[in-house]
Amino acid sequence: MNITSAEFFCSYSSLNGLPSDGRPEIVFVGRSNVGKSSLLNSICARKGLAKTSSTPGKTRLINYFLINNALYFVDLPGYGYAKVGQSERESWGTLLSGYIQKRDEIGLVVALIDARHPGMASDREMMEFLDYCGRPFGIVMTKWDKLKQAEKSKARRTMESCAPKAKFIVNYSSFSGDGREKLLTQLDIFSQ
Ligand SMILES: Nc1nc2c(ncn2[C@@H]2O[C@H](COP(=O)(O)OP(=O)(O)OP(=O)(O)O)[C@@H](O)[C@H]2O)c(=O)[nH]1
Ligand SMILES: [Mg+2]
Repeated sequence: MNITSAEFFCSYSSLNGLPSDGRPEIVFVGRSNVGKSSLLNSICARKGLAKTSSTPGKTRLINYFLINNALYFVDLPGYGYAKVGQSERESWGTLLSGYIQKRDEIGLVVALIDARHPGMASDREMMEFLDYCGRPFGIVMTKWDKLKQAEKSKARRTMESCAPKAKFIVNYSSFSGDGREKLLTQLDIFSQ
């Protein structure tokens, strides 16, 4: 995939009113603070397109980005963030699971997992849920630059054993852009 244009489209706080133009959607999910918004900026090569923050819980809405005028990238609120109140957590959870379950336009889900913590329970649950919903998904191991050389092959092996259903696993650093070309190729192959 060659990204020639990327622009913010709209944010939604509920499933009502999501676009009905039939464009396919590639969705980015992951724990809060895993680097979803940074990844979007990195693959689109547009700093500041999606808002990032070192404080978890930055993305609270479903954010749509229009890519090449042909498809949407969708940035979802993160899961697993303990510091928000119970009711807020439940409402994000309902939004997230409802969106994944019901949205027919989803062509591919990209599940982001922190390369330093492969195999966390909440990420396994998300993969099970994606499988249950019949959503094809691939994995991006984020913050790859934070791993020491010796940790890389172990992290990769752990991830592969936790995610037998994943269509692909790509190591990624949004800081260096490492993995970008590989991910764009996988998006092309699996989002058709
Ligand atoms: N070292 C390193 N840090 C990263 C990378 N990607 C993201 N970060 C940092 O991780 C933090 C969270 O990044 P975001 O992109 O805002 O994460 P998010 O998943 O969108 O977070 P929420 O919207 O809060 O769920 C920020 O401080 C980023 O600078 C990466 O590839 N390498
Ligand atoms: Mg975000």
